[in-house]
Amino acid sequence: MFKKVLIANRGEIALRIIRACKEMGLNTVAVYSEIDRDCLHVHMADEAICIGPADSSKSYLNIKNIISAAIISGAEAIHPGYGFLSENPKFARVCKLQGLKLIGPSEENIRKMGNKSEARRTMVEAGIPVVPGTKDVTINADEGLKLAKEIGFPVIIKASSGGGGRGMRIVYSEKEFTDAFNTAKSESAVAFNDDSMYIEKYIEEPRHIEFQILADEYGNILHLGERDCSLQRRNQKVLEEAPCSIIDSPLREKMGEMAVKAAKTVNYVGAGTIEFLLDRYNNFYFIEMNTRIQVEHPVTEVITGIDLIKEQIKIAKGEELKFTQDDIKISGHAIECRINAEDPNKSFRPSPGTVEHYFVPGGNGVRVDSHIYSGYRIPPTYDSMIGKLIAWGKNREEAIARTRRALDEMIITGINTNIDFHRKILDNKKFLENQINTSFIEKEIM
Ligand code: MV4
Repeated sequence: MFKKVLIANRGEIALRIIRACKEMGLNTVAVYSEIDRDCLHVHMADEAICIGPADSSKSYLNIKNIISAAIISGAEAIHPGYGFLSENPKFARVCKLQGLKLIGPSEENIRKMGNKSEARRTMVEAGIPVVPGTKDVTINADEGLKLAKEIGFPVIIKASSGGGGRGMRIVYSEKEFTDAFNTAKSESAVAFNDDSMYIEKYIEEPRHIEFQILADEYGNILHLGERDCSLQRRNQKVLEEAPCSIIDSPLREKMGEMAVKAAKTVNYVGAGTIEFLLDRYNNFYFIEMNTRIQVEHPVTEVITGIDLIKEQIKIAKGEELKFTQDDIKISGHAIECRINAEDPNKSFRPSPGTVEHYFVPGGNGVRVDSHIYSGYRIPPTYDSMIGKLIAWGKNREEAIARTRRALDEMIITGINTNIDFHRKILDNKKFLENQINTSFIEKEIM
């Protein structure tokens, strides 16, 4: 079994994985690009190897350099975190060929669920509810228009290789369909080197609900409840909560059963997330499966008491899950605010620079997962997220009050952040009444 883990990522998730490894007595190898020399994960790991220049394609996405770093350091396992190579089937294959244990699902799981139209077809065959739409990919605009009329407008055009909101086009009427379809198709060809598209009925103002799955190598699969990720801005999640207070136990049981069935259908192994849309009538529909640990995993950890990164590592070590579905108990309510180095007054454009003063909130039920420190220089090269503030309360009201209090305590000077933007959300009446959906931020806050 492996004793040394290479973390093929940076920032807060790299720290998160290093911490879990240390608590499990595993040695850690950090990889970093030249601009990340002073990133905290480099200092926290037992060893650190520079894998290339700032440009991700030459460093954090450079399969050869990452594999070489693992071989040179003697790491027997690699944790990819999220983003970068975490859902790259070629990386999974190369790890296997090089005898390195990838802490994550198989190449086949990644490939199958990475093709969103194939994933949808697999779910239809398994009897899992999907949004009404095309059975297969849609060849051209003429065929697409015919199908869209059958489905009924509005429809949403999606790229098979898209996901996470990339390569999507919402179409409200016949006359705009052909241009929208052809534009989306050509954008997808460029972005994903794959122009296959599919069409679904557009569910208006849904909630975006995702279920956390854990599956070991012996067929044991269970869910750890849901996360409400409806608060998004331009397809970027802003604030996530767990559980979703409008989901009652019977509905949670039904959705959880479908999430487990989805994972079972593809013989999934590892931590994964099943994404659903929940409409205003409480109908739910599968839309995607994510084959990685997600940014927002901490809200599930704090309401279940389960360390998801440690569970990923145990599964990769070939251990059986130590708990059954009946052992999973949801306690209280958690909220995560993604703290970004961005300027809300300049349409949230990234705001890199040097952190001058940094004060981390604390007290009961407050957790901050971040890699920044006073004097840290935030590079312009990567994602603008610099940390996550997670607050737990015995119910949603207490979690909100605690999140507000912690945001008021948080001090980050020298750069712009979205902390005030979060405070605005947490003071909004409709948010407090939990009247939220995927249009909330655009309609209520912007
Ligand atoms: C949808 C949808 C409404 N109807 N599909 C796809 C990627 C996933 N992460 C979110 N996606 C959505 N798929 C149908 N049939 C609404 C979303 C969606 C969304 C879409 C556009 C802009 C922001 C969004 C935020 C959450 C969910």
